Amino acid sequence: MALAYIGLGSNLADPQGQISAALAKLEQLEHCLVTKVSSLYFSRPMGPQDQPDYMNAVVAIKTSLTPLDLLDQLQSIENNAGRVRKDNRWGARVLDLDILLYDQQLINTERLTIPHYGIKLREFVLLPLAEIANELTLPDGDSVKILAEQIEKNGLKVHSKLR
Ligand code: A4P
Ligand code: MG
Repeated sequence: MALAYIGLGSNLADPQGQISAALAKLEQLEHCLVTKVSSLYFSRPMGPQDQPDYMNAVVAIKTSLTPLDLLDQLQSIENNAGRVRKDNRWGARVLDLDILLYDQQLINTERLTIPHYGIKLREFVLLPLAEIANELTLPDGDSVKILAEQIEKNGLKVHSKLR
């Protein structure tokens, strides 16, 4: 079994409800076991500012799915939530599920970049990740705890518990 970390984000159509529903879907996925769940965080939009604030969270899963099979499952959860893919980069979305890490693997293919390219640059990823995996180091040796301490918080707040 691999240990993967998934980032969840939403800023449309009841973000808190979207994240809770997505978590329930992740918990029902075959060949996956959700082992840790961060708090739900309130975050300011990265990218275009004329969009609603976000809710974000990170979960850890143990899985026997390959990275690509996991991506397929996550995309089907996104699509079922009514996600419409637009070409406006960093625009508003009903649900975004990103694979942040998959063990210590480095993957660079057309469909997958792991670690996720934004992992070190996003307070709404690093803080929830550090909450559930304080001792984790990234494949390049950087400590998640230290990255999370150093990043600009940009108004990020714990909103509520998810589990
Ligand atoms: N893909 C490649 N690597 C991965 C990976 N590690 N995990 C590919 C998931 N997908 C990966 O994804 C486009 C393609 O990326 C997929 O088909 C997959 O093959 P997408 O979800 O359709 O596009 P996207 O998420 O809109 O990508 P984009 O524009 O890079 O957005 P980001 O980087 O995800 O940012 N502000 C706050 N506060 N909180 C947020 O969560 N999110 C975004 C979106 C903007 N601002 C935000 C937040
Ligand atoms: Mg995405």
